[in-house]
Amino acid sequence: MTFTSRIGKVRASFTGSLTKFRSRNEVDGLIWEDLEEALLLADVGATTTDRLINEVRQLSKEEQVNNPERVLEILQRKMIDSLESSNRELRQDSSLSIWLFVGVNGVGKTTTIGKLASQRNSMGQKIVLAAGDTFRAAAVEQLKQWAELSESTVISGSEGADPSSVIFDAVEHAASKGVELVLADTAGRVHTKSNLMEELQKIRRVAEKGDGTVTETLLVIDATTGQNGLIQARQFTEAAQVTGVALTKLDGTSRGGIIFAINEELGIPVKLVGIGERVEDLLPFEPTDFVNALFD
Ligand SMILES: Nc1nc2c(ncn2[C@@H]2O[C@H](COP(=O)(O)OP(=O)(O)O)[C@@H](O)[C@H]2O)c(=O)[nH]1
Ligand SMILES: [Mg+2]
Repeated sequence: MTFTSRIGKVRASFTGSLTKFRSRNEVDGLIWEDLEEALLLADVGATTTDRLINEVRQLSKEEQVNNPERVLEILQRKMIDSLESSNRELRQDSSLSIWLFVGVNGVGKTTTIGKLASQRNSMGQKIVLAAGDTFRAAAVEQLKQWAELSESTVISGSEGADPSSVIFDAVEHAASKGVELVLADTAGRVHTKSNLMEELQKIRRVAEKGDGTVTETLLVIDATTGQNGLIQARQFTEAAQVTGVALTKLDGTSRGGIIFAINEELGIPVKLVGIGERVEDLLPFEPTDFVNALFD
């Protein structure tokens, strides 16, 4: 299945919400309300919606557009523009890089690590996985299954062990084997903010005690949680130096507009999207493909 068909729900709801807009024959005051409603329904978020509408309205006026379909073309361009400026590369140092995966329970951290490890393994890269979610034995098991599939090594501790020390051990192991990338899982317990900050900062500090550097802290967000996910995300970005978002379960939601809200309201680029449970269902986020699919 192609990317476009995988995000069928997102597309269908976006297209559906534009029906009223498209039924209009001219560009008058009312169509801006229709457009605003459509963007809000898609979970683009109030701030981004306001900005987009203002810009599109301004341009439509300047270009004396009097055809709703032309307005949509301008919107499409503006939506691409607002995502395109960010750098989405997953950063790896010349020596040993550590990527931390953070986010609440159930969002898809372990699955995303597993998919990424498998993909990198097929490209010939060796990876060490750190089972930093030490609070549930099942989490370690889940990571071990992915490790088998991706021919990676998992370093784990006993249940309840300090996640920092597990990640530290994983980095040591990677260094001793000449492996250049450690993907570190973490627990997704619900924290108070100061708690979360302390824990994540400790993990980072201890992870970097050895030969490695944390080059990515990826916040995993479940797209189906909509604006709630955004509130969680804000807590994490305040607590950790988040460098990118992996947005999962885009195949299971109609609320794809969350990508714009994350990008603009959190100022963090979406770097990866999850569109299913298989290895190949994790993709680098491509703004043009995504926006064009919405308008397809
Ligand atoms: N449909 C779909 N399911 C996903 C995706 N990513 C993760 N999942 C599922 O979400 C559930 C929770 O994932 P998990 O990795 O255990 O979350 P964690 O608690 O953050 O580690 C699992 O059943 C995954 O298979 C995705 O992109 N699409
Ligand atoms: Mg997990």
